[in-house]
Amino acid sequence: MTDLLTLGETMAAFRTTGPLRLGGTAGISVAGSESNVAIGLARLGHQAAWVGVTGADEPGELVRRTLRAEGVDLTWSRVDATAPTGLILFENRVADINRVTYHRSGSAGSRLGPADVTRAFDAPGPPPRLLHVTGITCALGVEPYQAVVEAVRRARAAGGTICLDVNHRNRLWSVAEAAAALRPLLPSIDLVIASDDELAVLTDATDPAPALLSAGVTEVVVKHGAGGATSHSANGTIHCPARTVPVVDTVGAGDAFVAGLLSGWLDGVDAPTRLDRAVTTGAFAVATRGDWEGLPDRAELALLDHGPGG
Ligand code: CKP
Ligand code: MG
Repeated sequence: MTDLLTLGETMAAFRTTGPLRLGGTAGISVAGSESNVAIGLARLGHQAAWVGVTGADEPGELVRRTLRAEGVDLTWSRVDATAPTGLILFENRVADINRVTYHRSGSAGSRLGPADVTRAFDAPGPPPRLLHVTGITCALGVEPYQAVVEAVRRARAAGGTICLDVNHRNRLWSVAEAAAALRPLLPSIDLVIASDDELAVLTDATDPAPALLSAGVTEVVVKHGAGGATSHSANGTIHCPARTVPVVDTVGAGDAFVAGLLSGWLDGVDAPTRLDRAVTTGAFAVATRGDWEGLPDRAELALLDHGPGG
């Protein structure tokens, strides 16, 4: 049974330790918000499936091999031989500040469409317990946006829980474009995750969380970076401070946070425990270079409480 189904674009990622224009060596890995979440859940023992499209090229093989190795189900992903796998370049500039460059326009990943989602939902067996969608997939074009719309519609009809991470990327679209695409989805969304500066994408209200709850969202989880995170629901507001770890690389921290939160949801733990797991998985991500490489497995979750010998 699929615990989590998610859809999006995953790219080959090149990471330099300094300015790209100076040349030198780069580490090669993969990156994509939705597959980062899938990896995070798979490491915690959940069944996670990623729906996406890669090119028939070596970067695409790297993406597929990596996701398979991490235990992510690729049954409903596919290869499109007529477009290249997207690339993302991370240049480490100052401390944890990275410059990100995308080469994803016209990529295979942006060929994702509603038919991909239909295949996943038409498969025999119970529907996924959770659907996770992000603003990034919606920003990739009309077809990927329609894929998200279809996934939300099918998950809703099947009684699944739906999570939306705003994940605003101003290099892909404007706040106004994101608002026009994401706000109509809200009546079908159970769980909204956003950093505090992303809430304006979803509502014009001066107090966004209550406004989103009245729009039908069950829980609104707001990330405050080093300030921790807050959950708002009909049961009230809960705050969880961030865990103090050395900050090496913040890219992927949001996805790690989502993975922890959704893992807690799948385990049926209460809201404070979910939030604690989310800030814990987020801390693992910021303390390690790479988007998902440092994500914990089950046994490691307690490391930050007790240390390696605890
Ligand atoms: O919000 P996060 O820093 O957790 O997201 C990072 C990911 O998908 C990264 O893997 C990158 O490929 C992306 O967001 C993106 O498309 O920007
Ligand atoms: Mg994010």
